[in-house]
Amino acid sequence: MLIGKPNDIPPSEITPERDYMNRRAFMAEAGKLGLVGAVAPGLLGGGETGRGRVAPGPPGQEELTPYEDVTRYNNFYEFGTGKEDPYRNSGDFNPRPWTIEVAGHCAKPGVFDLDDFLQPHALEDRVYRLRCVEAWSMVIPWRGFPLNRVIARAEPTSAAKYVAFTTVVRPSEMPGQRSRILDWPYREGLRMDEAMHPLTLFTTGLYGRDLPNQNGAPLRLVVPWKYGFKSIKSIVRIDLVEEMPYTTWSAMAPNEYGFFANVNPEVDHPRWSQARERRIGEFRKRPTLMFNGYGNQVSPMYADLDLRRWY
Ligand SMILES: Nc1nc2c(c(=O)[nH]1)N[C@H]1C(S)=C(S)[C@@H](COP(=O)(O)O)O[C@H]1N2
Ligand SMILES: [Mo]
Repeated sequence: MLIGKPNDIPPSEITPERDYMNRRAFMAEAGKLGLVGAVAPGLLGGGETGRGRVAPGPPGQEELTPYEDVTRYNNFYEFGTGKEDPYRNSGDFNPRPWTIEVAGHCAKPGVFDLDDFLQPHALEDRVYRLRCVEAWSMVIPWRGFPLNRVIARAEPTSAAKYVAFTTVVRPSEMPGQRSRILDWPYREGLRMDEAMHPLTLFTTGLYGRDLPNQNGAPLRLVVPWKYGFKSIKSIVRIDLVEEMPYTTWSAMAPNEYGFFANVNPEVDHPRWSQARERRIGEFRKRPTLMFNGYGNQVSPMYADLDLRRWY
């Protein structure tokens, strides 16, 4: 996600040797955590069955991206713009205690201690692809619960048409926030039907552990059919709103990043193609899938939307 700079050789083009060398080691680690089974065919993608189990997603068997890459190659501008900055600079961040505010058009607004806020929700492990707008992707075993549970508990009124999310502002712990690289706080949003979709996950962990700071501790969104920037990290506030909310990247560069940001190989970014992507840890590029491969589950939401206009 670079603004105002040529992006001739995106970082995604450079696959460090160690990624390749260490894959087996990381798969072994995943095995120890009991997660290798989670990549069995049919488990990727999720979507709930009536019993709350994970249903078959997009076809094909995909390897998990190694834990080391998931936690050392990140976008989290609050900790710096380099891919390793979040890993290097997030050590002083304190994800506890944490409060989260729910506000706006709902019957049950409030300010909650995070642990009370999470307590009613059973955590599930789900393997989702995350496809960055910069044309790299990962396959990550997330731990979380559907966002729709939180929204239901807030009892939204009919005026709630969108959900807006806000990241914490803590320049003392987030060195990136000491410069004005973005208009802090980082903000994102979803249309209500997207927020209520069973694939949309509120996430508290990955690889069976609590979220590392660099991945958005203690609570982040994961919206697997949208470009990664929609998956806002370290959330402190949720607003149920009537109008399409302000979102950081679409405000920063509206001709490059839209509100919807659905993964779409047919709609290029003005400065690069979105047709293919590099899976972190692989050498050859692979084709990007419409809606990141989740189309059979999400495309009905966009039946009436011109996806070239509403990118
Ligand atoms: N608050 C905040 N959330 C954020 C970002 C950010 O800079 N700040 N970067 C986004 C982008 S561009 C991507 S690709 C994903 C990356 O998530 P990951 O680091 O866990 O892979 O986080 C998203 N969430
Ligand atoms: Mo991204």
